[in-house]
Amino acid sequence: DKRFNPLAADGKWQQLWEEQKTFQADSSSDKPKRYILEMFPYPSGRIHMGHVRNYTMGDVLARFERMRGHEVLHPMGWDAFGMPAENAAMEKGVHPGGWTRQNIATMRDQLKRLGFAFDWSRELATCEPDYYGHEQALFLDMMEAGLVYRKESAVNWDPVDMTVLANEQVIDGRGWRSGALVEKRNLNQWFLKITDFAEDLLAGLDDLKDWPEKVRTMQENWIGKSQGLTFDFKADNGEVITVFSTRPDTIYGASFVAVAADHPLALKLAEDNAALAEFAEECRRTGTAAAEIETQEKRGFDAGLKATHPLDPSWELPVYVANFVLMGYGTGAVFGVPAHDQRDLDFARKYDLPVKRVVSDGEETAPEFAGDEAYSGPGSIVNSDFLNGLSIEDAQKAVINRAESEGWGKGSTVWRLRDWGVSRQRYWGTPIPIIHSPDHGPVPVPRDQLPVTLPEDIDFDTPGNPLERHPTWKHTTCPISGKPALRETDTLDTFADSSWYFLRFASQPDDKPFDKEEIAKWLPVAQYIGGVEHAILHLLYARFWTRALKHIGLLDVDEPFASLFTQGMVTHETYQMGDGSWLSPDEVRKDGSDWAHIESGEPVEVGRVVKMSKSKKNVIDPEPIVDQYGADAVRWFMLSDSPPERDLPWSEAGIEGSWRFVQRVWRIAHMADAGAPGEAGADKALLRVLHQTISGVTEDIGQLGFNKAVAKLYTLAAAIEKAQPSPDRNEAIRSLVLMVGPMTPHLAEEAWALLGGEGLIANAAWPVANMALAVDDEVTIAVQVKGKLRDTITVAKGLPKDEMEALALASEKVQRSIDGAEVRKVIVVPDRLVNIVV
Ligand code: ANZ
Repeated sequence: DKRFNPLAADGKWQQLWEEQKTFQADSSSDKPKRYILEMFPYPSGRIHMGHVRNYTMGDVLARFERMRGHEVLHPMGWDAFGMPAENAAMEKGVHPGGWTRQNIATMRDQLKRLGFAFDWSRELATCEPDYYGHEQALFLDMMEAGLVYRKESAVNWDPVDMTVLANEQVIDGRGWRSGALVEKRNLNQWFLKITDFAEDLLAGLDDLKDWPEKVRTMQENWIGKSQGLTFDFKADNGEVITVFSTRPDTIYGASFVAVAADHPLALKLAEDNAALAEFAEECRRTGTAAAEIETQEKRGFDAGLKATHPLDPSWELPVYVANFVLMGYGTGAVFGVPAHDQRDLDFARKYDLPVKRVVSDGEETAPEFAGDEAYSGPGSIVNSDFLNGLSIEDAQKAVINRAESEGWGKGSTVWRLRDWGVSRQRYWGTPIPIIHSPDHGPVPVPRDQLPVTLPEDIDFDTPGNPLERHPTWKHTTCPISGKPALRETDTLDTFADSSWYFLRFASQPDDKPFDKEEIAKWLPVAQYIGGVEHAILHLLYARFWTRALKHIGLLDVDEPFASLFTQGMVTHETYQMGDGSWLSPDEVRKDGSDWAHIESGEPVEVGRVVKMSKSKKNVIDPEPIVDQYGADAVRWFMLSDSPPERDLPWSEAGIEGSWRFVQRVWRIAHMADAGAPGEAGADKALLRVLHQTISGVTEDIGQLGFNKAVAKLYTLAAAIEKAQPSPDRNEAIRSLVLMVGPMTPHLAEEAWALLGGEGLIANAAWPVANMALAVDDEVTIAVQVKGKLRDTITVAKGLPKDEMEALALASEKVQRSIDGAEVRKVIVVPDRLVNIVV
């Protein structure tokens, strides 16, 4: 049959791969090992195009590496705990577990239908006790190693939903779901000591050369190492205000001291100053996210104190409580240098404070500083006593030295990174394995009592944590005294689940989280692929867990992901009605050059091409597309139209083009002819294209340049179609089929069988380029007349100038263009062009 029928082929090969356990990774194999991993999905309901693109890329790489002789580990599982399951429980009255497992079943099926070469024998779901029980053990290991602690800390509390909210869930001071005014509450929370590894997490970034630069920069900024001076101001009420500055060189430009609203000094003063208390309360209500601080109007409250400048006892600075100073960073207090810091300048202009230039770019040196734009650029120090003339750097050293020798300050390092608060007052997460004993405080659950499993019989009828109000679950006994005690009802942040899943994929013993020796065989992950939205938290937490587990002695891996690739998004245009409501692509049709709503006939505004999202309804469900075109056309489309790091606009024309290519390869496979005439090696031109393609595609796939590989395969297909039947053409066909193997595996298996290939193409060897046959010994040169292109001719490489000229003049098109005029000059660029001037 000359038409490839994916409906018949896809399932057949998928079943065969499964029966033959083709993609099961064998850790005892002596082949070199490669661990290819894509970020595992949250089981939200159905596979979306973003998943399809991500997993197609990983799959091509995994299949390619197999064919190149590697033992490949390419696993899949489910990041299965989290809020959406609880939301579904509250909205639809379904059990979070049932909802999640149902989604997993649907999505597993959808992934299988795309023919991904996953080792399904290693599938895991983080919501099952045989996963999270081991996570509890790791939590206790970390606790024994001193990496876990419990501390009272201020959290965002939603009084209606009765839950803690992350900073991102607080919008304009209100809970994102309930809309209730969020309160600050002090709650006991569990923390993991990620800050113990701050220096190492930062230093490790230098070795991650195969990570995108932007991701490394984001991690670096998140860790946020700042070096400077911590020093004391003495206030006239006897208090000492300790400030941290990265710019001690500007100390003579100081014009005020400011403390955070929650600074102990502010709290103390507020006790008998109602107006200050009111101001501080306002500061607390408005957001505390860095971005909000940046955009907020800078406001302060004069604390009525004076602070003495450490370098001049006669110099007094006013002290403010200010909304742009954060309690959680540095010392929670700063000195303001308006001329050289924008926030300070905004503040100084508002409260009419002095603005003194102390850094000069060489042009202006006077102390008077005009304008509303602070100068934070390079320069040397001016108007600053003993620092005058020094560079910024030297002045910083000089001030730090002086502070240390006089005893009022110390060079210091401050980190932006905070310890990781992992407590969540939620049901659908890993129970924190702690028992609160009346006599012994919080004690670990004994190992032989792990896993601490979630109760099944819970209700979501009222807000709050179902574990907390479950009638029996939390009641237990103290492992030490045997007296009645209460279980911890907080569960772990789901980022904990995804911080070690890649280890469990590599090794899954029953009695422990993983086996050190097995891990050593696979880790680090050779290629990790996922969305850039995980550039900071997930990747940082996974790097932290790896370090923590190594520190404990459970692992011997430094970095979990040797190479990282962040893929672009799948996008689609958006459609909007006059009233602003969104329409999905199947609710609209093209009406001439305009668009209309199918149901009402009303005109539709076509909007920007943006990431597919439910909120804008510009979503194309992959499943019906797979039904219609088969897995291979969908996979091919995902690889072909855009570079993998860029956005991929979904298009009907694109998927149809992919479908046509699948059919074209199938037709080409039928062109193979065992009885083809001629000697092998005779069709030099075809062999040149073939070996150039093999070499190029091999390199491209290795660098995830899938779209480039696709373009080269199109060229090879065209060359085969033009070639005469020959043994060389048969070889080219066979190689083409091998090379589309990782991309369109069902088609490739079918074509491989047709060609009489041995075994499965999934197990076949990748073709090897013969570079001697790949070199170009001909070049195409441009022939111009008076600078206008008139013809192109193919000549032997390195042809002498006079021969190039003769060939150019012999061209019929050129002669027609010259039309008898006198040739005045001929310019020849070897291997490139001939320009004839008449
Ligand atoms: C004086 C100064 C002069 C500063 C100048 C900057 C520029 P990074 O680099 O982010 O670490 N700062 C310190 N603690 C703060 C807090 N809790 N809340 C708000 N701002 C704080 O920033 C360090 C700088 O941010 C410090 O250096 C301090 O202002 C401010 F021309 O001190 B600087």
